[in-house]
Amino acid sequence: MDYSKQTYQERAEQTPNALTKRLFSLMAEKKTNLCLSIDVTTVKEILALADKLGPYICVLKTHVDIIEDFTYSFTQSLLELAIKHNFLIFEDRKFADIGNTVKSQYGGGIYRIADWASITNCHTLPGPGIIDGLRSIGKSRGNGLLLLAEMSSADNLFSSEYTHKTVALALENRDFVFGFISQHKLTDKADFVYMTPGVNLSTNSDSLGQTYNTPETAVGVNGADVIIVGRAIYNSPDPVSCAVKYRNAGWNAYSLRTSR
Ligand code: 6AU
Repeated sequence: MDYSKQTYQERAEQTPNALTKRLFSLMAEKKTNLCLSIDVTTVKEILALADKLGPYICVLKTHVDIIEDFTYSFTQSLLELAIKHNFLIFEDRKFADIGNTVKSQYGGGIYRIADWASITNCHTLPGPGIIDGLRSIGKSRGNGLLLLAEMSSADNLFSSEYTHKTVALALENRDFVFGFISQHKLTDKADFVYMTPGVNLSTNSDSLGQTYNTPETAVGVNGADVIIVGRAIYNSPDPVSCAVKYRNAGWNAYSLRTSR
């Protein structure tokens, strides 16, 4: 069966992975496949946006190393909002080092990412050791890992062979790897989650190589499960109505896809 026609609820019921189950269930319950990429640089702005937009999103994605006034208590405030509004937190750390180094980067330092972000991501360039290192910190906490299999930026160096090998690594590590950052659905396994960045309704690109698709293309044509939207929402004069617009566009594309 082509699982892209299955509902999030059906996929939640089938998967043995607790994090995937939780994500698909809350998406079905809140009727949203929108991940907000909250790339603003002060704690106050992040928490205010997270509280306002929390009802419309399934995942909130951070880049914690761009926050100017980070203190660890920020992460506890964010976790409270995640509970209040029922969303998951994804630290977009894009780990890319040897297993031993990423262990310290994920579990330690001033950010202690593994303690508050149930989702993070990594490049597979270093080989399977990076997954083993991250697993040794994150799995016992119930966290999950997304592999970067494709990128949205123009002229990136991801080849189809690299993407293919990344999918193979995901298949070999399904106890911890629960999905991909990609531009397309890449396997026929219904319990992998595909999160797609580079989504915008009003422009095709930025001035630094980012490229954009619409939610219709990302979800309806390319098979994404979750759309990741940043500047289009947080730079808008009315982020709440803009988030609602993206949430509706993403959900309509999913509803059409699953009703075919
Ligand atoms: O909507 P934007 O362009 O403002 O933001 C897109 C967000 C940024 C990027 O760091 C991230 O998505 N991203 C990623 C991720 C999520 O890993 C991969 C990629 O290929 N392209 C991309 O933009 O926070």
